[in-house]
Amino acid sequence: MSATRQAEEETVTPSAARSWVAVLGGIAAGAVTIGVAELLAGLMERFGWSGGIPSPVIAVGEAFIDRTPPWLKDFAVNKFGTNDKAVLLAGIGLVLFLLSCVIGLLLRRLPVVALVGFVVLLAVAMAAVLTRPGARPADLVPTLVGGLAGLWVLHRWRGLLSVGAGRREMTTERRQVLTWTVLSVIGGGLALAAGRAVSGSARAIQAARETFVAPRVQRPVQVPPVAPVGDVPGITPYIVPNGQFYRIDTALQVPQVEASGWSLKVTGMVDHEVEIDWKTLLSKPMQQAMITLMCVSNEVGGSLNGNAIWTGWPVRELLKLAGPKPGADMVLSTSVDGFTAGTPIGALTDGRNALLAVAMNGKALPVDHGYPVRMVVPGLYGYVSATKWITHLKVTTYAKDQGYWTPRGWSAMGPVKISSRIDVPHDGRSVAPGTDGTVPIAGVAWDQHTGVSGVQVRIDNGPWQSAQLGEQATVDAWRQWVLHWPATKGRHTATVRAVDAKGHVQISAEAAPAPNGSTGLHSVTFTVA
Ligand SMILES: Nc1nc2c(c(=O)[nH]1)N[C@H]1C(S)=C(S)[C@@H](COP(=O)(O)O)O[C@H]1N2
Ligand SMILES: [Mo]
Repeated sequence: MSATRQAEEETVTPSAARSWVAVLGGIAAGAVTIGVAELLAGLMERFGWSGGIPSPVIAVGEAFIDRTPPWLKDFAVNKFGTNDKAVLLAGIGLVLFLLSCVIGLLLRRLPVVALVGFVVLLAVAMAAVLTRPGARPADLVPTLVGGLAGLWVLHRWRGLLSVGAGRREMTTERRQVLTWTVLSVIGGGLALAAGRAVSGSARAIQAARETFVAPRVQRPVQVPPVAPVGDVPGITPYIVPNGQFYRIDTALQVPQVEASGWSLKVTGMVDHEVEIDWKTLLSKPMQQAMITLMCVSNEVGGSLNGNAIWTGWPVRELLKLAGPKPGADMVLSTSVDGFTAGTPIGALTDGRNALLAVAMNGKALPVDHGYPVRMVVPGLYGYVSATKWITHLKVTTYAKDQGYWTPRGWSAMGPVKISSRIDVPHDGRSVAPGTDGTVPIAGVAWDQHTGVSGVQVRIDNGPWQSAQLGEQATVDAWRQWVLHWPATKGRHTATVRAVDAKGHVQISAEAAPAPNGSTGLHSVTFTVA
């Protein structure tokens, strides 16, 4: 058989060709569905017609996050850190692509099954959209219209698939199929991009943020000189710039909350319910505090923490207006996107700097970090205290209510545990000693709201040596430290431990982050050249 003959033979093998056509049909329908839905969702958000999350993709993603088992969430945070969201979106994209292919394949032999499958997927997406906080029936429109467009594409493809299989028709059909597929995928992609670009009132909010002037405070935080400890190259900056601050939350799409429409109400076990809006909040006497935020998911040596100067109104002042009833032991804070945190009422009223923060390092809160208002509480992990995009405080009890993470395998109480981290040398690196023959081993140590009184470093199996400490502006912030170690050539391991204000040494027993924070000592191995 000649080569040309063989090629021709393959071109007309009807069954293989048809499967291909069918799969392309599924992909085209998927692209059109998502494209149309995302474009409409973007427009709805842009013009404020949506209540919750009108995008079926984001709604399904967020519903998935809410149902993620603790081990998977742990794995994702540890493996991908702050990129976990991008990974989830990529995963959703892949699953949607595969489902589209399967629906396409089914379209050929089992069209009814294909249609039922498609409708079931739409129903799942609609259920996700309807169960997001703040959802309204109108939020279903993008999914419905996108779904109808997808059904129409599937219907057209059925027509293509049933065309007779003569050689000539095959060629025209093939051209038609390819044109349709390319148009659907490009059109869907452009619609998706356009929808995401116009969504939300992101631009208006950025403009409001930029013109926001952080309120004046009577006693601004005095930042102690960070030198010489803080000058060690590679050490975490004492105050982490907003753009570098770690971000952890359950929001696949960051809530866009306009300050002008924002309000916070206090309900539950109170003498009088109170509600304050943005203007009222800004008219209150504001305070500044340096507070190191800490995520409970942080592994030993991890970087899910950061120190910033926060400006805000003490939560205790707002609670005082409401008058908590005796017997209340918890305040459940809620954000616009439905996240909740249960904070001991004592931590909000005992005089520590628990703030309703409006500024971070002198600027409006970044949208990612809770604009316009979030809570910050010294000494507690973020999951039980640091509610971003906050809208509601309910004075209640631990017996009656629980925060978002509690039924998901995390403790109801989350005081920060003492810990320390080596920033330099990096694990696995090779370092050259300085002109004085020493290698700086440096990092940060924290025990929020208790304070760090010492940091000790051990090289290999040697004795614990005291590191030089940076200033401690407040017991609510971390402390930088450095040990200028007279280095010897070869491979070495350095281990660090912190000592708290009462002289207790950081525990070395290893514990995983769940259920209430990791323990163990951080060590790095490096080579001195
Ligand atoms: N609305 C909302 N607030 C939230 C969360 C969230 O998922 N949603 N996560 C909390 C957790 S677990 C942490 S560690 C901190 C992180 O704050 P950051 O992203 O500003 O660093 O926010 C807290 N506040
Ligand atoms: Mo966290």
